[in-house]
Amino acid sequence: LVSKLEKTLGYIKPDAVDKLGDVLEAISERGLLIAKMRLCKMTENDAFLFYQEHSGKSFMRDLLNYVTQGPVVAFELVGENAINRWRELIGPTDPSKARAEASTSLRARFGTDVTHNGFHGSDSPASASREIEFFFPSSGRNTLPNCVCGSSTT
Ligand code: DGI
Repeated sequence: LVSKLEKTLGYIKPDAVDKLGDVLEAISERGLLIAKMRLCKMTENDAFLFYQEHSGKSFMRDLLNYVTQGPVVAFELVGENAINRWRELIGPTDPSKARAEASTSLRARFGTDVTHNGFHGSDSPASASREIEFFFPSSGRNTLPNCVCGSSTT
């Protein structure tokens, strides 16, 4: 099996941004590299676009309120099988399920509940490309109007 060098998009949701140090340590231990990182605040519209596939779901309103309640820390991660490895590192969507499995994942350690689960990870190469472009636009234009700082703000 040939290993794949992949890119993925991860972000720390607002209420877990203070766990940045622990997250960087976990990323480093797993041998993933942070190629880009930025702190920014998503607007309601940003979050709606990012999560448009969930627009009909019952939890959409809670999800939008949650991810717009403060700044997030987004990063582009690079490594072999980075998409799956980052998703393994963050753990199951529901932190209580993660804790029941005695997992040491980031959601098990720092998540609160299925809404407030602390972390995001792209789920496929297509989502990774779209989501990297969302946070780190190749045009250099800042598509996140409330961005506090980052590679494309100037
Ligand atoms: O890839 P994930 O983030 O693990 O999960 P996802 O892409 O299916 O859903 C995106 C986010 O939406 C997830 O991180 C938390 C929220 N969500 C997903 N399923 C549920 C949910 N929130 C609630 N309250 N209930 C759900 O069933």
